[in-house]
Amino acid sequence: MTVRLKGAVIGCGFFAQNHLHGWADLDDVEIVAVCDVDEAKARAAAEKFGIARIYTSAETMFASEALDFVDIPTTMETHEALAGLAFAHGVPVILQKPFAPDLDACRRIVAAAAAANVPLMIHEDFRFQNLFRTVRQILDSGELGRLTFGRLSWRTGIDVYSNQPYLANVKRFMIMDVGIHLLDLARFLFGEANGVFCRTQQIQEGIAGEDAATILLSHEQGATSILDFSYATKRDPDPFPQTLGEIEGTEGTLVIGADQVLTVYGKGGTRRIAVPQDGRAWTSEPWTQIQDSVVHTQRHFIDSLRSGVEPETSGRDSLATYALLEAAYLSAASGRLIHPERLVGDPA
Ligand code: NAD
Ligand code: 89Y
Repeated sequence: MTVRLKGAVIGCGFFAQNHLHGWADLDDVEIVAVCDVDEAKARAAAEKFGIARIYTSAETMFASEALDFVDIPTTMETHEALAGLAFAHGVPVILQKPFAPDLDACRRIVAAAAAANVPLMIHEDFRFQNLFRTVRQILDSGELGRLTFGRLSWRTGIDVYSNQPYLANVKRFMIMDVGIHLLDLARFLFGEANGVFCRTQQIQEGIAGEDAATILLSHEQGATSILDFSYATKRDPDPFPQTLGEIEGTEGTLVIGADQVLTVYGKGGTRRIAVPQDGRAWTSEPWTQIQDSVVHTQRHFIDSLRSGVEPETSGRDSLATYALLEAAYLSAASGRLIHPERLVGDPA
């Protein structure tokens, strides 16, 4: 019989509810403790998900619990300190995106994990959507030939500020919040990028950062990709939170349409693939696509702990995604093309 891994969740806020549901869906995992500086949130999570112990201090929790892993779905400014505590106790970490406020902090976290010899994965869930796993399979089949172009488009007018009010106050807003998902997807689909050009816009008044951006990437294997994303798009129906777009290769084209429908134009003609959702009891529209992917991300983390194989979005791997983010902000500020490999460097 598989031994159940004992985990804890630090941060029981808005998005953590999906994490808590997700862990409850995995038979070989048990969440034994939750922690939030806001005791009411920790208590509510423990009651809702039948979790034995609550803490308001991560220090106390690590000193009291024997954990096989910890999940940290707090906002990024807390990540270095909380992950550092976990490493000091030898506890593997899965950390929500964005990784940390800047690339130096990401490097320090990766170096601390390596020094403690503790696994670290970034919870980057878009690449774990059913949709993008199917896209990856189609690319791997070779049906499209050599990739030449890709566009990933994520545009919405939803009121993101009511669920996530902190987003209105951050200077580095939309590339950090959604662009990071698309940058990771671009690496997943088109390979590493060696050139980044970006333009940002602030469309809504009264917020601190950019709420729209367009990024152009040149990929080492030859493709060009465009990532465009906006929180200020008036559209009906609003596609939130779907990523739409297309991928072109020397032998065909794949269109990523709404409602998880892929259209493949290849040598054998045209076919449509309706990618299913998981059908989990707790998910609800419009969030289902993301909620399903949370569970797949968690599954991947647990499988990587059990097998000892580095996860796809390990801390180390995610430095390359974060370097693209820093390159995008540098490009937007300077109006220049930036070469991200010069930013990655070695972990401190
Ligand atoms: P939130 O503010 O609602 O929740 C964070 C919680 O962490 C709060 O309850 C807060 O009290 C708690 N907290 C903060 N510092 C703590 C500490 N030191 N110890 C214990 N608890 C602490 O934030 P949110 O909207 O849930 O977002 C959390 C993260 O999830 C953000 O980084 C956001 O970008 C990310 N997110 C990811 C996705 C996705 O699709 N992957 C979607 C939404 C949000
Ligand atoms: O914060 C964003 C994210 O990471 O995924 C969806 C989201 O919660 C709102 O756009």
